[in-house]
Amino acid sequence: MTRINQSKEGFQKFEFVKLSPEEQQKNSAEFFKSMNQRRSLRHFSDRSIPEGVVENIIKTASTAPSGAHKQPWFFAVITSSEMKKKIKEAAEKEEYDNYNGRMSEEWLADLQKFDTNWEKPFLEIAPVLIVVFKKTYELEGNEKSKNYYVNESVGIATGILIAAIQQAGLVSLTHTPSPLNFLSLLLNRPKNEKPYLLIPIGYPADNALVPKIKRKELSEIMAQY
Ligand code: IYR
Repeated sequence: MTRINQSKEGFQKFEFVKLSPEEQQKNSAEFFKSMNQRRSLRHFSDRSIPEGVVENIIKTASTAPSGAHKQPWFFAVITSSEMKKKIKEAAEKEEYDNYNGRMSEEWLADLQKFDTNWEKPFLEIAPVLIVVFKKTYELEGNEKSKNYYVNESVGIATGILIAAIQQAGLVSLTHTPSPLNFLSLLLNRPKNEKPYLLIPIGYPADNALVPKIKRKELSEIMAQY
């Protein structure tokens, strides 16, 4: 056994929550079952989200590991109708150009089964939009300092955010109106933050549809060595 100096400055004992093998099997199977029910939704209801839930979801995302524990992320939470309308209009402007010339024929063909187009009504209907920003560097006053593995860190945090949204009984869409820089302007974010993803969250519309898709089999995504 490795001997670990127990009085190392700046360290504390790790409190591990131990599960039995049976609990590990049950928990992992249940978590998979719940996450496998997650779908990206484009049809939202305008029903509002109970108080405190969005804050819990964002705190959960911020438990993600990050390069040198810099936590290089920022979450803008939009609930105001006026701001949602501005975001919808700006996103649709970009998407109109994307669908009318900026996206390749191959890309448009790949998207056909999702029945998407430049119109994004869900950006006004969903009760909450979360814009995830990545902090390419830290900026305090005029003081710049470095962040590390920013894309990896923010990608992991966003994955945890999406899992927390599912766990809270809500649905989401990972939306990428491109380019995203209109969000920096509308939300007046500092220059060290770059918009990463736009995620409407809420409840599905009563008659919501989702495309019929299949997830890859384990044998296609995993190999044992
Ligand atoms: N950003 C566009 C196009 C789009 C691209 C991909 I890749 C998708 O998986 C879905 C849509 C849009 O949101 O419509």
